[in-house]
Amino acid sequence: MLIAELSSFAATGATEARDESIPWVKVYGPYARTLALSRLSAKHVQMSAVRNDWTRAEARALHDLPLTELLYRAQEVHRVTQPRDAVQLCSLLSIKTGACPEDCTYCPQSSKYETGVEAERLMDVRDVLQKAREAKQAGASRFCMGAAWRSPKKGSRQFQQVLEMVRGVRALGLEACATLGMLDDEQTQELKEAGLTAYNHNLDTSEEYYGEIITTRTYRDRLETISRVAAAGISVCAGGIIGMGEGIDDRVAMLVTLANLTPQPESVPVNALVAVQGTPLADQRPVDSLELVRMCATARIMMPNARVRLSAGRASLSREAQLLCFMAGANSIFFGDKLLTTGNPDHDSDLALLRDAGLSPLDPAPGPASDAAE
Ligand code: SAM
Ligand code: DTB
Ligand code: SF4
Repeated sequence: MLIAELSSFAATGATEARDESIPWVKVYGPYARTLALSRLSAKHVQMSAVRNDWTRAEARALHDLPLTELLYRAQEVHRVTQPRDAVQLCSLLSIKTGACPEDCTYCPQSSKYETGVEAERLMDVRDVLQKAREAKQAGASRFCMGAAWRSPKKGSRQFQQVLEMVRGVRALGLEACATLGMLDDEQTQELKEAGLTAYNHNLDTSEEYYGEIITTRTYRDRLETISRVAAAGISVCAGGIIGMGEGIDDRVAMLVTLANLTPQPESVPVNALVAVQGTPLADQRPVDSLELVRMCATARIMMPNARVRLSAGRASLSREAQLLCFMAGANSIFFGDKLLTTGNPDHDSDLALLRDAGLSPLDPAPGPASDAAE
C-alpha cells in the first residue's frame, strides 16, 4: 500500500508531501521524495530478481490474473529490466529445408508428413551470408539459421560449413543464432569457438504433453542439449508453441521448466502454432490472441531478463494484438517475410508497426566482431 502511494507521489515530481491526513506523510512528509526513491528502487530490485524456484501453482495464479492486472505487473518488471521502447529484430533463414527424420507433429519439415515442403540441401555459405547482409540492411540485429536436422552429423562437411556461416555472420556485426537439433559436447564447443551468440532449442510444451507431440526424441534429450549450450557459454534461446491442443497447465508447466533453468534462457520464443496442411495438427483451432498476450506477460514476469520473442503466428495477428504482446513484455520478433517455410509479416509492415507505436529496433549486443560491421 505504502509503495503504491509512494509511486503516485513520485510521479508528481514534488519533493515534499504535505497532506497530513495521510498517516505516513505526518512522519515522512519532508523526506517524501528520498523515501520514494529508496523504497521504489528496493521494489524494483525485488521485481528484477531472477528466481529459479517457481512452482506451477504460483505460475498458474499469475497467468490467470485479470488481464489488466497481469499486463500491469508485466509492465512493471519490463520497465525495470529491459531497454525501453525497443524491439529486437531477428531474421530467420532455413539453411537446410525439409526431409527431417523427426516426427514433430506441428512441423511442415518432417519427412513423416505430406506437406508440400520440398527437401533442399544445405545452402552455400556465400548465399547464406548474402541473406545475412540483406537482413542487416533491413534492420535486423540477429541472424538465426535453422536446419531440419535431428542433429548435425558428426565430423561432417555440412557442420564445418555451418561453422563458416556462423563466423561470417559474426563478421558482419550481427548476432548469430542457430537451431540445428541436438548437439554433443564437441559440436557445442565448435559453435562457441566460431562465435555463436545463441542457440535455439525449444521445449515446445510441458513434459507431460510432450509425448503427444513428438516421439522421436525425449524431453530429457532437449534439456541435455540446452544444458550443454549453457555450459559452453552460448546464450540459450528456448521456448515453445501454444495451440497444439495442450491445456493451460501445460503452458504454465513449460514456463516453469524454462524459468527454473540455471541460468534462465537469454531469449524465450513464444510461438503460436502455424497449422500446416498435411501435418497431424493441421486442424487445430487458431490460438486466441489474448492467450498469446498472457503467455508473453507470464514469461516476462517469470524471466525478467530474457528477451521474450513473439514468434511464429504473427502473420495472423492484428497490429493491436501485437502491440498488446509488446505491452505485456514481448520485445523481440522474427523479422522478414518468411519464418522457415511459412509466412511472416514483411519488413515494411513491421517497420510501420514499430514506427506508428514509437518503438525502435534494439541494437545488437556488443561482441568481438561487432566492430567489423560492413
Ligand atoms: N530441427 C531443429 C529442431 O527441431 O531442434 C531446429 C528447427 S525447428 C523448426 C525449431 C522450432 O520451430 C521448433 O522447435 C518449434 O518450436 C518451432 N516450429 C516448427 N514448426 C512450427 C509451427 N508449425 N508452428 C509454430 N512453431 C513451429
Ligand atoms: C522458434 O521458436 N520459432 C522459429 C525458430 N525458433 C526457428 C521457427 C518457426 C517455424 C514456423 C514454421 C515454419 O516456418 O516452418
Ligand atoms: Fe525436424 Fe526440427 Fe521440424 Fe522436428 S521441428 S521435424 S526436428 S525440423
